[in-house]
Amino acid sequence: MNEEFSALLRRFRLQGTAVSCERYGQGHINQTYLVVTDAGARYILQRINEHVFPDVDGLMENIVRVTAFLRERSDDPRAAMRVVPAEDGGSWLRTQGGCFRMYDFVEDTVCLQQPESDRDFYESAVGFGSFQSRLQDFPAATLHETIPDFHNTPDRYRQLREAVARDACGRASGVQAEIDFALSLEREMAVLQTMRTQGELPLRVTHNDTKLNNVLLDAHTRKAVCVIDLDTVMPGLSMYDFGDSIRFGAATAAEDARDLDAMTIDLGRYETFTRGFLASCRGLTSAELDCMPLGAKTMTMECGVRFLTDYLDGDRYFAVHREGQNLDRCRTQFRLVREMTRKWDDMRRIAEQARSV
Ligand code: ADP
Ligand code: GN1
Ligand code: MG
Repeated sequence: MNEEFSALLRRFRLQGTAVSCERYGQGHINQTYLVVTDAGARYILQRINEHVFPDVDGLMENIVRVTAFLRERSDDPRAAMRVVPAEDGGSWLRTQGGCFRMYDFVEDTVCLQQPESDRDFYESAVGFGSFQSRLQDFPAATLHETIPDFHNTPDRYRQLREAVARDACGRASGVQAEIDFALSLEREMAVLQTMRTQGELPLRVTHNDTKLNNVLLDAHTRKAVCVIDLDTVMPGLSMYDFGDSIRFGAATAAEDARDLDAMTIDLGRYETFTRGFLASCRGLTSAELDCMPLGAKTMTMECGVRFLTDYLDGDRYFAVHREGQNLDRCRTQFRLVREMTRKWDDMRRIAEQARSV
């Protein structure tokens, strides 16, 4: 561990003295490290991505308040993350190397990149569904909007158009087919946002980034333990959370797979998640329930549009580990949208059946 990290770690109130600090996890946004101390305690250190989250004070205030709220409503100490205070009692620190925060490592859990069984995926649905349910009484208006218009799909299209016009890296002509495909579905993909602005769908406190690797399952029982990655907890639509989970966890290929023919939606997984979400997230309106398939498709398309925009801009937002990775990610999402269209009647039928149970 270099001296810069040792000095940083000494400034958090840890149990014992840090003896190691290594890169950890597979997030696309923050830099995450696993910290171990000589007392055997483990922590998650994160360098907050200030390019994505410029208002670090507002971001951390949200997280401290949401985790405190959740902690009060559960007997399990692992049910909500704990922010480890810095030397001055604050929730984060600024150094020359950036902004850092620390969490207790949630022990005896697993973090999956894809479900290992239907049961795992069901439990992730229970994790995210009950997260949203538990936050129903949280005063939504007091949350900072950490990324304005985060799931405003028409605005994501606007950003795509701007990136095409800028063509900062000369990549646009090579991806005309992808641009055309995105634009061909623009109207359908605006429906959720229109319903939101017209008040047809209620605003709730949502997580907004419900990838499977943002929920931890108990290593032994495989029950959902703790929802993590709370940077985007903001007022939103229930179907953002439902849809983003389907996008990632009911897909048959990895987000950055190159073999597009391996990519489709696993309808068995889709059904499993739908059941888990409906069982744990009570009180959804019939308009929300009607939008389940559309939520899945819209979140998938929106994510593809964001990957394409970032590819055109030169990979400045999502971390990439190889050339073309954001384009590969865009292509898997677009293939998944096509597959959802092909299986649309089944997706609707399954959602209908699940809600009538
Ligand atoms: P990003 O915003 O970059 O996705 P995350 O907050 O999701 O960052 O963290 C990245 C990874 O670190 C997670 O997928 C998970 O594996 C791990 N992780 C994060 N917080 C914790 C925690 N409190 N306990 C255990 N593992 C964690
Ligand atoms: C990012 O932070 P992470 O890796 O869990 C992104 C999500 C995308 C996702 C795609 C703040 O999630 O919106 O859906 O990548 N988070 C942010 O994998 O932009
Ligand atoms: Mg994450």
